[in-house]
Order: sequence, then structure tokens, then C-alpha cells
Amino acid sequence: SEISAMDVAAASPPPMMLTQDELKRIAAYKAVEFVESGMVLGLGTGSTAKHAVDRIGELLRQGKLENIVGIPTSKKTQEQALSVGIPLSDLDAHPVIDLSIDGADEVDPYLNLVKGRGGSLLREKMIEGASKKFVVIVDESKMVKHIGGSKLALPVEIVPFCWRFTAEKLRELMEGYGCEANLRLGERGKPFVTDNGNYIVDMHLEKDMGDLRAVSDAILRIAGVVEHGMFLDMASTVIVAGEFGVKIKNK
Ligand code: ABF
Repeated sequence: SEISAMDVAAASPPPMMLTQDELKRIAAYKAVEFVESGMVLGLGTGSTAKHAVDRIGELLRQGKLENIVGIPTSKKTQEQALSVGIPLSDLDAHPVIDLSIDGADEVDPYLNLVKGRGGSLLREKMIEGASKKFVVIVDESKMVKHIGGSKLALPVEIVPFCWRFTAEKLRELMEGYGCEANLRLGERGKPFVTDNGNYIVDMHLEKDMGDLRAVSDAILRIAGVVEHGMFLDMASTVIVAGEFGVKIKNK
């Protein structure tokens, strides 16, 4: 569905000459303005979401927020949230989340996302999919016309069992888009292992995917695939920080 509203709010002072990290922080702080006392919050992962987690901790310490329950999307965020004093729980105890705040790797004009460069896409999709409101925070470099196109890879989480078999099935499926499917490597050239004990295949595509929903369904039908990094029709709001200030795009 199309974006129905777009607010443009000028950031003050104008964020000219700011570093990418400062832009990420501006977007994150703006998102935290949506947080209210008593909320159950999905806490994202990555260098942008990290600023939001820090800010929520700061507001709790200052007594400006109370009774927050955080649901972390990764072990890393769990550690960070605990270190800044956010009380934590999980989806079993809180199957409905009021608000999730997280970064993304790519955002298209319809607010479809690619996520998973940080390797936490499965927990992110579970938690953000259970959220009444999902606010995505990005700097302007993440905005694209078509997600999963030439710029970055589309990550797919797969089970380690016979991963070559699954990676080959993925490559065959996506062959028409000029696909290369590479196992993501971590430390010392060993496979990168997700928080769930799985591997990630990064699919580098030469062409736009066209019907994203159809591609999503086809990927999920491959046995061995756990989840992929396309987040279709999930974001309710995207906050973009750039040279222009802050743009808030609502679904
Ligand atoms: C997580 O962090 C991921 O889904 C996404 O891949 C990544 C974005 O990281 P960063 O904010 O560091 O660019 O949200």
C-alpha cells in the first residue's frame, strides 16, 4: 500500500555536516519520543537501534519514563539493554508489543524493508511482527527505490544441516534475478552463526525482484530456510535523518 501521509519536521539545529552516526542518533531519539510509560517495547539491533536503547535507559534513569518492559531482538541488545537498566522480558510473557524501534538496511517508498545485515532478522521479524506499532530508524543512505536490488544482499537465515543444499536451492530459485548466494562468514573464516544457532546466506541480486510477496513466499517454501530479511508491509513509520533534517513517513 502507498504512503498516505508524510510529515516533514525540521530538526534543530539543521543537521548539516553531521556524521552518519549522528544522523542515526537523531532518528533514534526522534523515535523514542513515541515511547510512553507503561509500554512493552521491542528493542532493535544495530548501530542505529543502539542509540534508541541508550536513550530509553537514560529517560528511565531520569525518571521521565517508568514501567517499561523491553523485549530484545538479539543477545547483543539484551546485554546493552541490561547495562543501561531496561527491565527485560520475552515474547512468551508479552505476545503483544506496544511499540518496536529498529534500524534497517534498505527502505523502499512503500516502507518495505530489507533487514538482517546485523544477523538478527529472525528475532526481529518475530518481535516486530507482534508489535502494534513498528518504527524504523535510518539515515538517508538506507533509502532505495527497490529493496534487494543491486546495492546490498538479501539475507536468508537457514539451518546449518546441509547448508550447501539449501544455498543451492536459493540460488536456483533466484537465478532469474542474477543471483549469487554466499554463506556469510564470521570470525576466522568460519560460518557466521546467528543467535538461534543458524547460518545466513547473503543473496546478491543483479535485478529488482518485482513481486516481492511472491518471492518471499517462494523463499519460505524451501525446506531448510528459516526466515528471510524482507520485511513487507510491517513498518508503520519510518524516521529518516539526513542533510534535510528529519522526515517522518507514515504508512
Ligand atoms: C538491524 O540492524 C538489522 O535488521 C539491520 O540489518 C541492521 C541495521 O544496522 P545499522 O543500524 O547498524 O545500520 O536492525
